[in-house]
Amino acid sequence: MRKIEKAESRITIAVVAIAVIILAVAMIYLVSYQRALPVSPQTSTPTPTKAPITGKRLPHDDSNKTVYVTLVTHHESEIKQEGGEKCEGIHIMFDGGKEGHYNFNGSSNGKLVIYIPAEWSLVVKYINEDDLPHSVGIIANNTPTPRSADPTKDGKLIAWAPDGKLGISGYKEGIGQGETTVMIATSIPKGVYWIACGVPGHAMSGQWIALVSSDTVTEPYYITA
Ligand SMILES: [Cu+2]
Repeated sequence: MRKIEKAESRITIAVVAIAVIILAVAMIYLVSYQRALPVSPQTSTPTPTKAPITGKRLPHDDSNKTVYVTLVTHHESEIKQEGGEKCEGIHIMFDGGKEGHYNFNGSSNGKLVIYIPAEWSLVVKYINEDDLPHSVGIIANNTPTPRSADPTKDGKLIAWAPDGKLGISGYKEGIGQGETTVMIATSIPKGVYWIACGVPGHAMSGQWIALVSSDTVTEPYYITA
């Protein structure tokens, strides 16, 4: 019995010692944390700064607040070649052939992001060099990535080509190999959009890039991931 009592008292001492150590560490931590706090609170709010251009500049016209971009959907065989072409500002980023068919300038799944100042217009010359039909459209998306075969079900289509004035049938049908169309989107409100192909299933398969219209952008540019 005495042995058990002795053992119990040792355990009690050990527990108390551990508790004291934990408390001491907590006190030291609290004291050093308070010392790390600034002596006086900040009295001035930081002045808003315009974001510096982090990507590559895009051709644009300040007088009519318009950005000009050429997008090309490349055939798989072209994508397997080394990149190096330039499409009016946007350097084509080939991605190891993974984005055969479903790409814009070799990019897919939002890896190309175009930044424009809020309320500016965007003119996209779109060339289809692939053997599948494709189209181009700007969608104010409600889902992070395309979920529906028809991407207009994942958001609001605000501009598209071909068939810009006649309805959205052209957006779903697309243009054939070697054909060119032009999409004009005027005064794009600030927000984040997809530029996606409207041919059923293509956006879901990765044929979309991103467009950001923002107050903090002073000069249009793009980045690629
Ligand atoms: Cu397509």
